[in-house]
Amino acid sequence: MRERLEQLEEDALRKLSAAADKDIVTELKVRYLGRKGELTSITRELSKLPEDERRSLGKLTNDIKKRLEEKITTLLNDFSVKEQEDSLKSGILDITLPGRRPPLGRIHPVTRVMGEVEEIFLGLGFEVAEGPEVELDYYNFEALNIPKDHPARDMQDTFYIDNEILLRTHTSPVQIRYMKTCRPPLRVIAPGKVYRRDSDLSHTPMFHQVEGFMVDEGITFGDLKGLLIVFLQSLFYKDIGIRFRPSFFPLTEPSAEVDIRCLICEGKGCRVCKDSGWLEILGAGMIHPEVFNSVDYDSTKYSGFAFGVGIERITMLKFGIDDIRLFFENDLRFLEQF
Ligand code: 2U9
Repeated sequence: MRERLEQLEEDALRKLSAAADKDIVTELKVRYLGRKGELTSITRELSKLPEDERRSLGKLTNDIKKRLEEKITTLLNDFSVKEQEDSLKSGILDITLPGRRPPLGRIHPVTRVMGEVEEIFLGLGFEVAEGPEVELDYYNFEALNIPKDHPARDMQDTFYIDNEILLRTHTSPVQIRYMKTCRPPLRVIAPGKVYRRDSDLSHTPMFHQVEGFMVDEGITFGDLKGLLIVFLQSLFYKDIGIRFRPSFFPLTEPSAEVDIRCLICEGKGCRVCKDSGWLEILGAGMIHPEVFNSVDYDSTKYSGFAFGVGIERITMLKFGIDDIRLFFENDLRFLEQF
């Protein structure tokens, strides 16, 4: 067995020394050291020998293996260096060429504006809360003062999984879940994806919202106005005009829609603002007492406001984009502009 091992080493070293290229060295590596290689099969035979012989021959086998591995590593390394030198000499490899830049990804415009909105509210002391996109009818409608016969629940408006489970149509259920587990004072925003059965130039079946609310003793509509003015001035620019119009939402009473001065014509009238000089930007109001009842808050003690803003809409206004579907087509010619 000893002779066989010594003969194997001699053969292997001789063949390796004569190898003309990398491929031959790799072949020899497999032949001697591979899983079905010659040295490996001898190692297996060793187990059948008596203890003292097994020990000394085992050591010899390991030493041979080590020496062959070292030789192979050195040879492979030498061949690589030589290959590089040859290509330098022949001019195939030009190390003065500038490197190729891997294409870098970038933040999607909707994600970017969502981040900007979150930053503004974090700076105003708000927390960020998240919740499930597949929601119970109870949290999405019932607890928000939207009863069973309300038109917003229609099959045309909502994606239903079954009678009681649906894709959330707004992030308001996050706030219901939050109020059920925490007591006032609360300052929370709920960003995320929402789903409605809607599809045209300005609507997609999935879009992003940030809703927010604040609850404490003595919160007034004045607090809501002040907060939204600070928010809109931070998001657009300092002296942008803002107006509040009376409106209706089942979740809030009183309710308002909030407009900013048209970013395109600055109020003179254009196609984007339909000649009104104003752009509708968000909805808001004082949280309805029925909503407080459903989360067991005393509506004679606490008051609060809530607001909601569509992120695609403000992203379109910020960057002058006229078709919401561009956000979801993943066309690089569009996405690379941001
Ligand atoms: C609770 C109570 C009240 C959130 C509100 C709006 C008005 C609103 C729209 C903006 C554009 C939806 O994405 S959009 O189409 N939202 O007009 N959202 S009040 O009111 C709440 C939320 C949670 C517990």
